[in-house]
Amino acid sequence: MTITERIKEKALELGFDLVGVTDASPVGTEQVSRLIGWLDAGYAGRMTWLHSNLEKRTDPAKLLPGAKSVIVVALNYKPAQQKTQAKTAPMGRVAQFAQYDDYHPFIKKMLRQLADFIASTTCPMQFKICVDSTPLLERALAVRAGLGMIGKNRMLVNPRIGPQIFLGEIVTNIELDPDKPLKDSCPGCGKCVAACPTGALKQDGSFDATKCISYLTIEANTDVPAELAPKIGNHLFGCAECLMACPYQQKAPTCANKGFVHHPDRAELNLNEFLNLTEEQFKIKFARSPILRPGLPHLKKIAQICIQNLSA
Ligand code: B12
Ligand code: SF4
Ligand code: SF4
Repeated sequence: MTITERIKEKALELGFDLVGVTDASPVGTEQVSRLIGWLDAGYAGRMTWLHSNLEKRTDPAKLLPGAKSVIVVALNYKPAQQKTQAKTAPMGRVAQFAQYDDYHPFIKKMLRQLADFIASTTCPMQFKICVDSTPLLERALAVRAGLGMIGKNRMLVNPRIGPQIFLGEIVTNIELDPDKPLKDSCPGCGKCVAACPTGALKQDGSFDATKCISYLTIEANTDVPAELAPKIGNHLFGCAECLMACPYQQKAPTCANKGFVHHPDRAELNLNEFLNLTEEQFKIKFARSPILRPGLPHLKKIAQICIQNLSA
């Protein structure tokens, strides 16, 4: 067994669903112009941090000098089917990814175990662990490492386990055997575009994040524009309509990692109870949850919008 094969075997044993390897060369010029064109169009809105570190974002060797390879992993987070009960109180919806404990420390811990394994079986290595917040085009690298294809919903979609997957990477200075991108491509059925409540996704493949409910509820931290407020419906935190509509999502297996804690009671939250939470209660109730990210004052504004929409 080669070192690359042993690393892949270990990654799966640790509980990842997919693992692939790509070299640490910069992403292609097509990807760079996609990113710059998207930023120049203003689609990143208030996520101004996406404009910085462009060199690192597009070149793993700028992130870790001497980098030779990137190990890309994916964790399936599709929750098991939930029984929905009729509710009399107004309820706000929470996107599936946020019904779990925060994925960042969970995936980082597994990647650290993988890095320890590599160092103990090969030789000491230099490495950087990345999950979401590191300036790196994770989806472009995942395509290169053979983990999936980019869908019209902009997600990295794996033909077997769908789009509900988190990504993480180890950028390392050791040389590994790279994988090839999959031959599959998104068939372009457009169901994701039709399902997008705000028009953030367009048939031509463009994506305006400033209209995305995920941005408006989690990242924007500003008032929701009046014309978009009615379109949020009862999405209190995040959105996954464009993932749920995808045929690859519907046939995907559910999350098999027993250590990744799912809270089915967070799928829908009582909006009146939410509006009455104190800061202290909010922090205790959602300890270790991504729901803490935008802060209680912003989420209370979203909760008010959801209540208005439900009563309209
Ligand atoms: C900023 C950000 C957001 C923003 C903007 C989203 C966006 N589409 O850019 C907001 C807040 C809206 C957001 C929302 C969500 N996000 Co987010 N987000 C990010 C983050 C931090 C940066 C993304 C980025 O660089 N955007 C800039 C654009 C230009 O880059 P890009 O979309 O990745 O596209 C690149 C390539 O994919 C490629 N490409 C694009 N189109 C095409 C088409 C073809 C044919 C090809 C070949 C290539 C290609 O070109 C681009 C440049 O290389 C990444 C983590 C990371 N470091 O990458 C997570 C990440 C993309 N998010 C993630 C998740 C889970 C979500 C949500 C599902 C959460 C939720 N349920 O609310 C939604 C999904 C919304 C959606 N449909 O995209 C996951 C996605 C995993 C996956 N399977 O793809 C990531 C990778 C985090 C992680 N580590 O798991 N997110
Ligand atoms: S997450 Fe929701 S609002 Fe954002 S692009 Fe997908 S369907 Fe549209
Ligand atoms: S819904 Fe259709 S067009 Fe959208 S990502 Fe899935 S397969 Fe592609």
